[in-house]
Amino acid sequence: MASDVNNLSLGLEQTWRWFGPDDPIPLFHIKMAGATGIVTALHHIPNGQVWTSMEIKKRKQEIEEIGLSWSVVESLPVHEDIKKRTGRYKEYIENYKQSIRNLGHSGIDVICYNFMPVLDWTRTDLAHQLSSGSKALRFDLTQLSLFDLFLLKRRGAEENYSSVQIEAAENLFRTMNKDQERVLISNILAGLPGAEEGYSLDHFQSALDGYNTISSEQLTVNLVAFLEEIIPIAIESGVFMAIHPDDPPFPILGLPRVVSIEKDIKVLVGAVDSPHNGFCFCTGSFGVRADNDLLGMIRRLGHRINFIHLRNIIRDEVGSFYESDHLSGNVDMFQVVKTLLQEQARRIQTGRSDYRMPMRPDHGHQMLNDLYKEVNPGYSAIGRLKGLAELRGLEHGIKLSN
Ligand code: DNO
Repeated sequence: MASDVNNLSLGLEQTWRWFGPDDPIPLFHIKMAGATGIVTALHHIPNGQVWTSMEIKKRKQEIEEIGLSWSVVESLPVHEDIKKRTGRYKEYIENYKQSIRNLGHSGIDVICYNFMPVLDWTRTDLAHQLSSGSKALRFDLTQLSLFDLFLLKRRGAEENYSSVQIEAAENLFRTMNKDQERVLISNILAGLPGAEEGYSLDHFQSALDGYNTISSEQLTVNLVAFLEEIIPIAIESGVFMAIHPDDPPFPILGLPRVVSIEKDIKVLVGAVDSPHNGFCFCTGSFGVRADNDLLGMIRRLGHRINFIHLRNIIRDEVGSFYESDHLSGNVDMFQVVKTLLQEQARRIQTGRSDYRMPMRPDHGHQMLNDLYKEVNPGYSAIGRLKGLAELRGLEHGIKLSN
């Protein structure tokens, strides 16, 4: 085993997100991709309910039978009532704690979650055509504002955009036919893979209204109150929590956002100071903001990174972006992986038990035969296989040249 901080020989644990028995990609294919850890959730259990030990064991066994391990839970969803501290939030927090205990007792020790109001991750285009012929996910701010202003017609939406943005949205709206409108609405509202909520246009406005009186400051207070309750249980249960950043990492649709930049992470990890209270270092989410210094974040906050998503993006200056190849884009993947390996070496050197540092290739392009298949957007097999292989090669090169 490595014994000094310059020895980068171990490597990040290679994992793969699997959506459970309904995922078109079977576990034995994941094994062929060379991942050793599975990232999954009990998607059949309604948000807010306890994940029982029995259900956890069943899923764990299914994974282990193939010779893989259940490395990370993604996500243990946080009920909207908890985020707003309304309705049945106390009961839901108790249930959440019980799920953490049950997971910890079953030997699953990393849990990823998020605190994004109403929507989990958001994209406007799920089949953005690249020059190679592959398809990528894309977030376009003009399309989002068009949706907000002219399809949803959210009250007060104009206040969130400049006159230039409103004009661009209006011009684009004029060119769209009904089918294109329907696709845009469904891309934003139907719920991307892994999101536990999906909405119709009618219900969406009322979900947004639930946050009318919740400022960013208040949402941070609610998040910290949640952490104060759950982190002691995570510590007791040997579980490392990893909050996922906002995706995209800025306010959308008038909603508060509190996990977008380094300062936000500092506040959270400082609020309950324990290695069990950490975050998911998602290069694709944080990387959308040029003011997020990714390498600096690893250097300053690396000791609180409990899970890693490696993905690249190409962004413009207004906030639109698309998902590029894993190794090329605005994220300097070589330096990111190298700095993460240094963090891992530091953990080993200082005797920390959590040096596994699970990472997964986050998303992938739809390509080759996957173009003709029903796939979970961003989670088709071949694009992720390519991403994982490239990242593995990059890591290998870093290790050899070190
Ligand atoms: C998207 C994912 C997110 C993530 C959740 C974590 O691809 O990164 O859906 O799983 O936000 O809670």
